[in-house]
Amino acid sequence: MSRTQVAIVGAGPAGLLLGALLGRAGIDNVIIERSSAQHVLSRIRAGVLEQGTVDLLDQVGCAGRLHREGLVHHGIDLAFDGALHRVDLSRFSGGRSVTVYGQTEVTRDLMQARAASGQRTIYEASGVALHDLDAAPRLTFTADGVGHELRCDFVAGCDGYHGVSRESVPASALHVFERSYPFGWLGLLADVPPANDELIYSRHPRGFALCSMRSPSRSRYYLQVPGSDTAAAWSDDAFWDELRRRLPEPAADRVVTGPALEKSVAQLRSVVVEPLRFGRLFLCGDAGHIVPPTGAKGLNLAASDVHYLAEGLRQHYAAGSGEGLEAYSARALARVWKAERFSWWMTATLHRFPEAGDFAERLQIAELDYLVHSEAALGVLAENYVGLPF
Ligand code: RFL
Ligand code: PHB
Repeated sequence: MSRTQVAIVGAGPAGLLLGALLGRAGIDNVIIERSSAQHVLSRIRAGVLEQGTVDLLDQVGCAGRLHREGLVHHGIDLAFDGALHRVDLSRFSGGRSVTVYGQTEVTRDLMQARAASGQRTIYEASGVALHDLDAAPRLTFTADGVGHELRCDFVAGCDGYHGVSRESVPASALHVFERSYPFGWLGLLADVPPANDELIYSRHPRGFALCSMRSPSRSRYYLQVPGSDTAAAWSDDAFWDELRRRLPEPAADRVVTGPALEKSVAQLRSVVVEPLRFGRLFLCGDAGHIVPPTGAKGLNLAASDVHYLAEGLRQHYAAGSGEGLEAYSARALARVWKAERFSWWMTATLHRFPEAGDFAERLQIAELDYLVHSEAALGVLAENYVGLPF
């Protein structure tokens, strides 16, 4: 049996960043992760970091490579009705920008810093179970074929949407708010130069497309596909053909094709659970809420959650005050719901909803046309895309 102050379930970006923030504050913590480190690093996900997320990575001394290799973007392009429209994010957000730097790289940097700091992480822990969350929490699990018990003051549930933390809370103690969308995103990663200097979010009668990147020589593209489609059903050639069809001509002509390094389908959904606390368990990141990726908000919400939680835990241990922990759920949810609204709006405005009919299609185009000609509307988009303050 061992003991720590804070047990963190999950070594994704939420768990690793929380561990780093607590480590800086001298708060002992152990991370328990179900998969291997290699598996965690093999998942290709987010690409866009808000300034607030970059600031947190700076605070924990993990942003050196990000500043060298990350791409600072001051704008995005919206494509509809056959044309590209640049949105000057910096101009409409008081000079702010976003940084394009893959989640895989953020995770790698945090993992390396954690290993160097000597803080404990247990990978490949199976059968993780949470006990006595309202009094003296305990985690039990198996690692290296041996059963373990870890006692702690608090548990941070950072184990994503399919984790055990949320499942450990009695259903009657949580309200789950949910919306699903009848489609997914098929993503493709390839070592080819990006079609555009900035991201392109394209609304097209055949469905949404997104041009993103990881570096000047590595591109990440997405296509809206029916929820039932699998990555295996799409050949690389079929993907590239469809992508070109969904982009305005000048951008389509700049698409450079190459073999896929990775291809996968992600379902789109919006979920929030309330509250984000049950006794001494706190839910952070995807364990407590999911946004569709259209607004690029998921990883950034994980960062703001763990920032609020780390503040609450610092107050608890340094000043004996429970105020920050009491306020955690409400503070985090206030920011989460605004990002849910924005992500829902980006999704609703840019995707094809076949069942909604031609009236809804015309409304989408009117909304986008209004948006790119209205400084007020561009201000709303820019302020939300670069990230609300935390
Ligand atoms: P994660 O990354 O899912 O990590 C959870 C970790 O917990 C482990 N785990 C367990 N460990 C122990 N015991 C158990 N029982 C466990 N069950 C699970 C898992 O193995 C895993 O290592 O959650 P976290 O840390 O909250 O981070 C959230 C982000 O990963 C997620 O919000 C983003 O990837 C969302 N997202 C994007 N976010 C952005 O901010 N910007 C983007 O541009 C962006 N693009 C995206 C995205 C998500 C996507 N997909 C695949 C849904 C693009 C896509 C396509
Ligand atoms: C990505 O690069 O993976 C990415 C970028 C922007 C999004 C979603 C995903 O909105």
